[in-house]
Amino acid sequence: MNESTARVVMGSGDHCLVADPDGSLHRCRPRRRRDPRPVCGDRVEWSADSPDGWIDVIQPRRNLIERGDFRGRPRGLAANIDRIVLVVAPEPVPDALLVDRYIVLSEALDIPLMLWCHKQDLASSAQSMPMRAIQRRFEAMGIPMMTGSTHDPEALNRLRTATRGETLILVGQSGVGKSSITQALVPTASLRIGQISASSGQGRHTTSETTLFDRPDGGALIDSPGVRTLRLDHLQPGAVDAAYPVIAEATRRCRFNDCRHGSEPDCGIRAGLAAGHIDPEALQRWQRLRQETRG
Ligand SMILES: Nc1nc2c(ncn2[C@@H]2O[C@H](COP(=O)(O)OP(=O)(O)O)[C@@H](O)[C@H]2O)c(=O)[nH]1
Ligand SMILES: [Mg+2]
Ligand SMILES: [Zn+2]
Repeated sequence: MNESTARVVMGSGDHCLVADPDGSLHRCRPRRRRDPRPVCGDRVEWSADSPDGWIDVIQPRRNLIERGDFRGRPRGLAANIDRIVLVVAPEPVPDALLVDRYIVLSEALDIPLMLWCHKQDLASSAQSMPMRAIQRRFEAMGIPMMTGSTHDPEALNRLRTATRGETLILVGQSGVGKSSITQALVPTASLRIGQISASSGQGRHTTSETTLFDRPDGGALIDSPGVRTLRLDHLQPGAVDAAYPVIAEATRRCRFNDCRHGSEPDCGIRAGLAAGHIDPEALQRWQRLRQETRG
């Protein structure tokens, strides 16, 4: 048995792929059925075996990004992340609720968030209005924001420099450009995807898995598939407020602690709506996420 430390580059079902310090890939599975499942970004101790090696120990995680599955049970997505890079673009039209989910998640996990506005070549078009609304919100919340495109090497360099040495996870809707950014920051990514597919025995399935790549200048980059829904059932309702500072502030002006913002007297939310401070669409999203986290 030859035991060593490695990093999980892909966790899928009951097996995972680990990269040892020289970059070689090994397919492994947890020793015992009840053991926690390794996720992308985990550092593990493993033992070689045939056909699959064994995961002996998952080293303590600095953080773990989980999302609820269709039943609301938490499922690990990635671990040991330095920064979440939320990618939006004029096209596909940003999903405001998904954006809010990532703000809530990053606050709840205390992982720095950055907004990357991609496809700047399309930014002057009328269709970029929803993206600009998101930019204004991030600005108001003081969340760092950068813009760029796949064909703008200077912008990509700014991203590289601002995040040097970090383990990043790129998240956002399918089609916004996450894999294109990955390819730009890690020129060997497509070669690596071929090796990962061969080692995992999964063939083309791999493109739909969350995958870690080492960045040539240090750190790592995790490309995640467009997560259609990122349920937050496993978080506390209070965590939702992080994405809605204006609404959270308004609720503090409700006369009753358990105000349902319906017909109660002196409701801060209704006052905020009447005064035009509160965006009715944001209020709907806030209510929806509060409901989801109440379970
Ligand atoms: N206009 C424009 N299109 C881009 C840019 N970057 C990527 N795309 C296109 O957007 C589509 C989705 O890109 P992809 O990287 O697969 O997105 P992902 O689903 O987020 O991984 C592809 O057709 C890309 O060619 C960009 O900077 N500008
Ligand atoms: Mg992709
Ligand atoms: Zn109220």
